[in-house]
Amino acid sequence: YASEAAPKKSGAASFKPDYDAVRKAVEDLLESNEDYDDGSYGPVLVRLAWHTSGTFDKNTNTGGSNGATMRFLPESNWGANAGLAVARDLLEPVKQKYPWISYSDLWTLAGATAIEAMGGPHIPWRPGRSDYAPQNFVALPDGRLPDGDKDAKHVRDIFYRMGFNDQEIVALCGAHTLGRCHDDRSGFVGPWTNAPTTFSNLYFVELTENKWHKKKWKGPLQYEDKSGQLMMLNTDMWLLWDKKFKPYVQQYAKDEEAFFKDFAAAFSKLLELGVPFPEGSAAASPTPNK
Ligand code: ZEM
Repeated sequence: YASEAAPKKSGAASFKPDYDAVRKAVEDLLESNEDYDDGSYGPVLVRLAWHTSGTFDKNTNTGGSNGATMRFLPESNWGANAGLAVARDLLEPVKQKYPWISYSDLWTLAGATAIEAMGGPHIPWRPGRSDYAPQNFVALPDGRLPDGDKDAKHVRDIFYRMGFNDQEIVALCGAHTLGRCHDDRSGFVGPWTNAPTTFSNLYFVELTENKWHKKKWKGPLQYEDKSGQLMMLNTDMWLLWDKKFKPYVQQYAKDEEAFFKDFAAAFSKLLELGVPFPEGSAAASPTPNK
């Protein structure tokens, strides 16, 4: 009877949060609506994880995914966050089913799960974020997330503030291999690649091998290829034009394995910015600072 003799604990003492069940619930949502965009909610979930984390300021130790402050005004209404209600609403039934997970853990875990489910690398992720009560935080100033029509200096200002180096910036921007721009969200239009629901290094291949010219239209400055089907933001082009960014673009275009490794480390770091993990809890992803 030895195997049956394991004591059954009751109540909170035996409660063990099942993060794999949450991952599974997110996976089940990804292709639940074939009419949505290119048939996957994966890209918009990745964007939610990025925008909830990318507000971090290392100098004031404010912002970041902890708190899930994008639930509230004014952050929910920032221009940069247009369209992300789609992702937040999509995850709401998962939050209802697994109420023990914080929104901030859920949004970051959903992004990590989506990357992996779309064929990307494993993203080291650990729980530990808590949600701020609406009356219990100081609203962040708008302007912490990057603008697509700006230059390399702007990109560095934004990402250095979070604590990233040039190599990490280029790796992170490789997420634009996923998804598309929507004219009713950002004002830009189109996907960066012809495989926007598969995580790959195609963004870097397109950036280096395709020919890009300014799109002639009344909308905001963006670039398009000859087919007019694919696009690049001005900030994407600057990764190619900037002497220090360019070598990483070229490396990742040639070496998908290197991109996957560097992306996983940088994305994991992004999701952890400003999160007060308990002392002694292992770093999910030590990234050497170059
Ligand atoms: Zn994005 N991004 N991004 N990005 N992004 C868009 C879409 C997506 C910038 C940006 O302005 C825009 C990173 C970096 C930067 C994703 C992930 C990551 C869109 C289109 C814009 C305008 C939004 C729309 O209209 O729906 C700029 C300027 C960036 C840095 C310079 C980083 C870092 C990311 C993750 C690691 C993803 C997945 C999308 C596609 C979303 C979707 O709904 O398809």
